[in-house]
Amino acid sequence: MNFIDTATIYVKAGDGGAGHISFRREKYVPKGGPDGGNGGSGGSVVIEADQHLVTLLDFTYKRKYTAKDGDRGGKSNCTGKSGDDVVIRVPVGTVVRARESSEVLADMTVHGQRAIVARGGMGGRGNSEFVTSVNQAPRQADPGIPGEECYLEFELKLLADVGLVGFPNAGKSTLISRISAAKPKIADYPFTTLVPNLGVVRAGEGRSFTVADIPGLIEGAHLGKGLGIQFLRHIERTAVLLFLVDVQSADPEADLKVLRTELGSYSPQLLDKPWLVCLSKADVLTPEELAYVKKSPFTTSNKARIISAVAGTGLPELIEVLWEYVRSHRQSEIRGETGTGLDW
Ligand SMILES: Nc1nc2c(ncn2[C@@H]2O[C@H](COP(=O)(O)OP(=O)(O)OP(=O)(O)O)[C@@H](O)[C@H]2O)c(=O)[nH]1
Ligand SMILES: [Mg+2]
Repeated sequence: MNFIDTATIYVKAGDGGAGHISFRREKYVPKGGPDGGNGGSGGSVVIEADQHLVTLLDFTYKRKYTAKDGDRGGKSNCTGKSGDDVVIRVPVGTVVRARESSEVLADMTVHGQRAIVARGGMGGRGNSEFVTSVNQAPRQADPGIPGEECYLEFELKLLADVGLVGFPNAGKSTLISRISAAKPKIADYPFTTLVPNLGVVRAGEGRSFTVADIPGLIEGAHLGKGLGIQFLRHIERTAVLLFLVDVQSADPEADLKVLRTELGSYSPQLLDKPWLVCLSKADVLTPEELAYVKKSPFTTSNKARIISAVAGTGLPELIEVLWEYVRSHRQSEIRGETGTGLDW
């Protein structure tokens, strides 16, 4: 499946139906009063967050969404039927902006959340509403009010707690496949992952969090090298970043620096996020090499963890640490603070 994370659509709410002009005409009521009913209101355009959706792909096929107009008012004070709303389902994590002003209209963060993005117009008043003491037979009615219309921009920013960042082939997808039920493609060539994968990690009863595995970054990604950096939007809202560096790297410190520089080119705020670093693929090392890496300046100065997704070593401890970051981030969000206050 293609992964589409931005889209522009046009929405138009329904117009209100016009009010009606009519007079009662019944056999034994020769001069009945005005009885023109009000027009029905137009349907609105509503956005709804749906956790079963993971991409904005649908909006490349259908870009125009129109809600139904209200019906005209009728005789005998009949109010016109209201137009039905149109409900547009988007993945959880979609930010909705008005294209013209770039104003954020809605941030769809919770399954089932709804937002009205274009209001249906009110129906016009029928002539029965215009009766006054001096005008008992008004020949006046309101037209319906037009429904709102606008262009909307959707941007999907996956709502993950942990973002995995690393060079291609660092073992990101292997790690997420080991700590969650996600089944991403894994292969020994770079850029295996072309679109983000989300996995849910269960750290214990009532303690679960999500991890985003994103495509590998390379030096110059901010200039468009490799797969570029646009997909970094998916780690903009994570609580913590987990950098993954291959334990066989000739210079892990330089690797980490490149990764962080690319992140900073996308958004300096990414560098303010709490982060930790893991050296991956520890199983390829002999015990002597492992002992050497453990004592290396890189490992000690960065408090790097040494893991093997294949052998499973270091994973329970890693999950525990990640959970601490996530828990602390959630608590500070509840208190309305930023930062986790953790120092690992
Ligand atoms: N020995 C060993 N190999 C690993 C380990 N983790 C990943 N690999 C191998 O490294 C290669 C790349 O793994 P992936 O998980 O696809 O790497 P990735 O970081 O997702 O790569 P991209 O999607 O290209 O960015 C595969 O051949 C994996 O089998 C590990 O812990 N030990
Ligand atoms: Mg991958």
